[in-house]
Amino acid sequence: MPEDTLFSKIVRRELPADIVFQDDQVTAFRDINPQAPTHILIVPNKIIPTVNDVTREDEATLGHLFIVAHQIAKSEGIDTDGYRLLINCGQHANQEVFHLHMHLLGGRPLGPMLKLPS
Ligand code: DGP
Repeated sequence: MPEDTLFSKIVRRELPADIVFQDDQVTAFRDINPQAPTHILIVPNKIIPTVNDVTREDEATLGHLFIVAHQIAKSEGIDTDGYRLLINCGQHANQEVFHLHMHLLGGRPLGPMLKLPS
C-alpha cells in the first residue's frame, strides 16, 4: 500500500481542504473542481488505492461511507430531490487520485449518467 496520497494528506490536515465531515473511519471534503452545486468527496481515512484493492477487512468502513453520504446529503439539503454517488476505478474510468473516493453530487438535475467521449 502507498504510504501517502493527496487525500491522505487532506485526511491528516496537512493540506488545506473544505472538510465537511470527519470521524475515525472517513473524511469528506468539497471537490476542488465542483461539477454540481454540491460536489463532495468521501474517502476512507485508510488508503485503499482503487475498488480493485478492497478486501473483506474494508466492509465496515465502506458501508459507513454510504451512511455518511446520506448524512451529508441530508445536511446539504439535497436528500429529497436526489443525488448521485460515483466511484471511479482505474484508467478507463479516468480515476485521477489513487485513494478510493466516493463523489457525492447534487443540487441540480444531473442528467443522464454518462457523457461518453465520441
Ligand atoms: P477521480 O477522477 O474520481 O479520481 O476524481 C478526483 C477528484 O479529486 C476530482 O474531481 C478533483 C478532485 N481533486 C483533485 N485534487 C484535489 C485537491 O487537492 N483537493 C480537493 N478538494 N479535491 C481535489
